[in-house]
Amino acid sequence: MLTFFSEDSRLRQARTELHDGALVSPFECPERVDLVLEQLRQAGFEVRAPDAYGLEPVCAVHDTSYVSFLETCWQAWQTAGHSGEAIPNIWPARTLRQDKIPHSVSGQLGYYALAAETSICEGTFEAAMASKDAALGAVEYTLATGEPSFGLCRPPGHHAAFDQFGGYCFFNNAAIAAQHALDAGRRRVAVLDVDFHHGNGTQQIFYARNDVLFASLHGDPDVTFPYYLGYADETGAGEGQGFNLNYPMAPGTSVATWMKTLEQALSAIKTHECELLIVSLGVDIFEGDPISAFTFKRDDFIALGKRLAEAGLPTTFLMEGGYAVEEIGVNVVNVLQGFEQIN
Ligand code: OKP
Ligand code: ZN
Repeated sequence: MLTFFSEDSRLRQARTELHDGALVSPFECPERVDLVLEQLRQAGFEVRAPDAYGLEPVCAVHDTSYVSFLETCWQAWQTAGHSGEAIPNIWPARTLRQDKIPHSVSGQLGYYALAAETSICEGTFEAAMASKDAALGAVEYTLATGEPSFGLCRPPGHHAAFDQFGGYCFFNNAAIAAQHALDAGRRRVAVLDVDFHHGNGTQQIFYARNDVLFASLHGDPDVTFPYYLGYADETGAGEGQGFNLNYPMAPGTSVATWMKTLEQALSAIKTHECELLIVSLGVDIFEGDPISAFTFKRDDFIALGKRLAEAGLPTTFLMEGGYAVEEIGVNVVNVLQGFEQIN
């Protein structure tokens, strides 16, 4: 299977993540891609650099003011004289005004952020651009050939909403790729999100639409990030009613239960006649993941890949989470190899 990856993904080298009340070295680090690349090469997968697609496909799903904010934030933060990385610490919370976008970068950070763990630093915008280019290269290849592909996206994307970053995500790579497929003539696209965390950004972007079916299996938001979205009663709005499917599961859920739940999501993808499958591939469902609580073992990822292949759709995998740094390469390659055993 062909992989798309841009070296510029490494340009984000954040030093700080707000975790457990302390600034720690971020879980979402550039070493993650080294481990995946190493396993891809060992397995004989070809890795290709994507074209640069510019901002047009980004602005097809994101707010242009939000995109400009991300482009200029680091410079503005430095010009304002701050010494650390840019981290939001004030929000337009329920009791404050929602209709003002402050001029100050400190005010804007809260407006455009949905969480505080993710700092903005030098190279963040450039890495986000590289990440969505990998997604676009991969989906374009699948659209052109019908063959499966893998976008090694870093930073990840599924928490990024129309005009908000957070959860290590800036541009929603899966949403950008899905919209690109629609713009290329596909009538309906499925985004299946298997990351441990709910893909709140992808849900929000397509919530009122029926041309993208979003299905997500994830840790119950009642007890895990992102807490404020991802419940089973969020089924879509207006024309999009019935096109958003959430399958929250308790921490510690067995792989057997998870795989059974996957059957429900795949059956919906089948009945809704999707022409392309985009998999938001988070391997943080691994039992050893440091910030997640599902129980996948190495070999379970092979079974997952096989089952996804049986859906019989043109498929693009896009990297989301996965932080057990030793294992993420093996787990990703196991999904891709499991998929290829069928195709
Ligand atoms: C991104 B992706 C650990 C707490 C979790 C953010 C989780 C983001 C996950 N510091 N905070 O979905 O893998
Ligand atoms: Zn995750």
